[in-house]
Amino acid sequence: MSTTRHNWTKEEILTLYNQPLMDLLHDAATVHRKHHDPNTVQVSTLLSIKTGGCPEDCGYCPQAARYHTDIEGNDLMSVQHVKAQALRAKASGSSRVCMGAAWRNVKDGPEFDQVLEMVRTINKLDMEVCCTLGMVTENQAKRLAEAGLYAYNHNLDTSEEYYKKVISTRGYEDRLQTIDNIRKTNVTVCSGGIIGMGEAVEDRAGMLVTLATLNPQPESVPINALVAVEGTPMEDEKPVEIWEMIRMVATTRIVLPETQVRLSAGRTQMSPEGQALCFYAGANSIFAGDKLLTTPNPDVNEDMRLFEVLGLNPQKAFEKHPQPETVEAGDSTLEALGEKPRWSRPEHSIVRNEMAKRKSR
Ligand code: SAM
Ligand code: DTB
Ligand code: SF4
Repeated sequence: MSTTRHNWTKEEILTLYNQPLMDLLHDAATVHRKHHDPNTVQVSTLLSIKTGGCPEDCGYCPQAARYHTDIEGNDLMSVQHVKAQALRAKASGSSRVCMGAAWRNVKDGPEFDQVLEMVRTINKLDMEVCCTLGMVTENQAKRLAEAGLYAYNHNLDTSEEYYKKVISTRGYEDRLQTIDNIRKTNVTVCSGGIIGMGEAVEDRAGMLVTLATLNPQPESVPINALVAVEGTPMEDEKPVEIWEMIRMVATTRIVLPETQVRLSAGRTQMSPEGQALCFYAGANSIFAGDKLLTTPNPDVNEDMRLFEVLGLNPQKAFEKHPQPETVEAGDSTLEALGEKPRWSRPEHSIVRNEMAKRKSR
């Protein structure tokens, strides 16, 4: 029987968040080990299939048309281009692809049809396919499910109270409605937020109350640290302290014990040691690749070295939740590329052998 609680209060979550760090880490790591393999971390890849020119006014986002940022906008990517990128991601060890579009909401028509084709195409590569396209109706959610979508990302971003200070063009209720529309299908829910936008710790706890009291809880929760982009209203926000990120990840892990917690944007500001503490506290996914959607991400070689040093293994696709039945049989074309996943940890890790050699000197 599941022991997951759906009645967390803000006060309880604040108490968890603010307790001495060693106690918080211990509690979170204990919960983490009960529900997950602590040495397995999923490697996911982001693909910006439609970049920039968004009509919304999200204060953190470089893709909002109204801010003057330095990003290069693009029309919807072709299915062929998406397939090539997904194959590349798979060859370098990713088991999940998340396609993002700078849309307020999905509109029925040729562009949505093209996205559905992208979903079908990635499915055939035996990878988890996720989309984040803005608001969707119940009918659009069903069509995505029929195409074989594995996850839909739609972040709450912060507390209901603070949301109004960050975005004016839509409300918290709209976000919850889309999550509910996705929940009516067999697509898994991915919903999380951003810290470091000037919000109070109470707002972080408020967002976690909303996520933890959803029943079922989201299968995936990304925790982003704000990437302050020049030209956005948040350009001058100071980078969030690593201790805040660790506390947020640990608290998320405790209140959402079965969920995949994703250490998402902002890793370029984090040391390897800081990220290791996030994994210890319960994070079990990263986005790999030089770019997130529009902003930089750590170098892939650095990430691979981190996995080797920590002895982490990349998670296989569909390990956490079975693939929905709508999905067609996989046609794995990785072999055709003649490439092996580069992240698989060799029996005797080169980096760790090197470390052992140095110790014995
Ligand atoms: N337009 C869709 C939407 O808003 O749902 C999908 C794309 S949007 C870029 C996906 C998520 O990226 C946002 O909900 C937000 O949490 C995150 N994000 C955007 N800009 C960010 C930034 N500068 N730093 C951290 N996270 C960011
Ligand atoms: C999420 O929570 N973080 C990812 C993914 N979901 C789509 C996106 C991060 C975007 C960071 C800013 C950018 O690169 O544009
Ligand atoms: Fe548009 Fe999404 Fe960026 Fe908001 S977060 S401006 S909806 S792309």
